[in-house]
Amino acid sequence: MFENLSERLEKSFKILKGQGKITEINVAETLKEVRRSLLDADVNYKIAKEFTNTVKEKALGMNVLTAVKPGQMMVKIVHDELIQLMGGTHVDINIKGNPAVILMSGLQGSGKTTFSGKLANLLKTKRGKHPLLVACDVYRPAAIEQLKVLGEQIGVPVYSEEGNNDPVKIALNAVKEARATGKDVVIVDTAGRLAIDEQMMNEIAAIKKAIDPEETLFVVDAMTGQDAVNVAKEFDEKVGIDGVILSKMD
Ligand SMILES: Nc1nc2c(ncn2[C@@H]2O[C@H](COP(=O)(O)OP(=O)(O)OP(=O)(O)O)[C@@H](O)[C@H]2O)c(=O)[nH]1
Ligand SMILES: [Mg+2]
Repeated sequence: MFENLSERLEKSFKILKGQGKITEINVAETLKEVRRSLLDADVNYKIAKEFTNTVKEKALGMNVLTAVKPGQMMVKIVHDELIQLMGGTHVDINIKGNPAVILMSGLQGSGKTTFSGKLANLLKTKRGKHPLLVACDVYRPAAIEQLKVLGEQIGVPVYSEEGNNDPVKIALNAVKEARATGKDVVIVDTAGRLAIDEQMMNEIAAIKKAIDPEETLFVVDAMTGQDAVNVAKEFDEKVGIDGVILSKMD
């Protein structure tokens, strides 16, 4: 997806780079091409429009037309704006609690369980942490098994209570277990639903209230496209999320 976008952006600048003298028309054409590339990459129309407007203003403000290397200057302006658009600042995951509790949320099949495993592995191997994975999906017996298999692969223990169908209690017990056994990060994997429904929202909200996590992460399939924003908003309103994970970027 992103390779495609960068290729398209690259092409947009050909218009400028090939010109001996840059005119306002060349700049406008380039920006039109940039906007088209963003739209084709499923960027929201309003965002794409605002983006090219900002770039245009900056370009004119910096007198791009009379610059020595206008093509390069435009590339830099677009590059800087893209960074700004993606979020200019870097915020690390909060794993400061003792134990730090991380709650996963998201629709069915979005990648919660897989990401729980990836995160546990990352924290274990790169941060020297001792994570505990928690199976709070009580609806699908195979879900517990899936997490156990993942845990085994990465050498991270998995807390589960077969037969207990109260995810709030399981989560609370897991945090107790983590404290008792010296685990410093608790990653709580929860059940997903096909679409947003009240029961799921209430359940995840109840788990959140009980364990008061450091981070509530919302996992969404990157291929969902723009609807992901609506679902994320809904989760944020009902549950309150601290971060969004885009899964399946490969
Ligand atoms: N290629 C690819 N596949 C992924 C990725 N993350 C998850 N998957 C696949 O997507 C499917 C669903 O992933 P899960 O992690 O089970 O999703 P989930 O949100 O836990 O699903 P439920 O528990 O049913 O709600 C599985 O077949 C995963 O192998 C990813 O980053 N890349
Ligand atoms: Mg799952």
